Amino acid sequence: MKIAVWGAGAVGLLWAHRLAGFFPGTLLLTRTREQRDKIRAEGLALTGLDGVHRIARNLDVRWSREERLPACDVIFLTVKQTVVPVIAAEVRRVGHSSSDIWLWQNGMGQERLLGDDIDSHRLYRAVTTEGALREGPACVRHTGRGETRVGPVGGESISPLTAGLIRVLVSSGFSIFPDREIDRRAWEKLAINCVINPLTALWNVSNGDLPGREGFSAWMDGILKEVVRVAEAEGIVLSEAELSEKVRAVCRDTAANRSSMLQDLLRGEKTEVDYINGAVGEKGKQHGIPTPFNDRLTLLVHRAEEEGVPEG
Ligand code: KPL
Repeated sequence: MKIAVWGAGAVGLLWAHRLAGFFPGTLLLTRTREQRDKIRAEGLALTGLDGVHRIARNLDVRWSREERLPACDVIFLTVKQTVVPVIAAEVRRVGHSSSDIWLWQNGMGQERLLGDDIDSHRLYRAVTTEGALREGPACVRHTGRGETRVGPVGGESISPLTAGLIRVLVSSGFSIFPDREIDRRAWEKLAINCVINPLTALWNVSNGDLPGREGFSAWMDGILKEVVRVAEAEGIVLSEAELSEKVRAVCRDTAANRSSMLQDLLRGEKTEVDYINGAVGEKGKQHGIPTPFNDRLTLLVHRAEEEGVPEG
């Protein structure tokens, strides 16, 4: 099985390193030639939760703009939502008529951003609560144990290819599960990201420090109430109490992590806030449900994209 990881950020590097252990020659596609050259020269370093440093030297690392790319059976699309529309037409260059595409983005709506080029029966959503931190172009740190659920977008069946890959990963001890209720998982993850990502980004704190911040509970309650109401209008029933517990558990399990939104702001990049809190606001509007907490956070994160992150 040939696998491609498209996107060499924290999640992409973490999974590229893992996959290289079972599938030597896993294709890793980078946005820049500089990153490609660095990983080719030095290998990809992963620091595990045990603090041990391991280097993978058996990846097939390419710049995503290279003219010829090999065809792959499964494509892990790990780029941010903001990048999905930019590369949508390119993704098929590494696929073939029956390859599966796993979408790893936070937030909602990535499958629509891919456009009509990609057949929806080949799309899977991968919902993960694992923590990872990109420490450099060729090094990543695993910062928190979590789990990953994978299920078909808008469909019922899981292809033998995806099912087989999940089996290989499970038998190697990874917490990854096929999930037929992936839309529900995506809403749960969205709720978690709606709380953790903007608040850690605006307060410039690691995930573990978030629950101790003054005002945290009031923000969390306000955000989650809105997400629960909007999800219900979309046919997904969530429990606010369970979600609060999950948010606290993810903060604990990924304590050392900087959320992806904080990492984006610190690098001066555009965040995924429009697809996270912004998506809740948009859907709220469609259903006539006010979402002042999520709207306010969307606005504040946009301001921080312009003005930078405040001191932590
Ligand atoms: O998904 C994440 C992110 O940072 O985007 C969590 C799970 C909150 C880990 O930081």
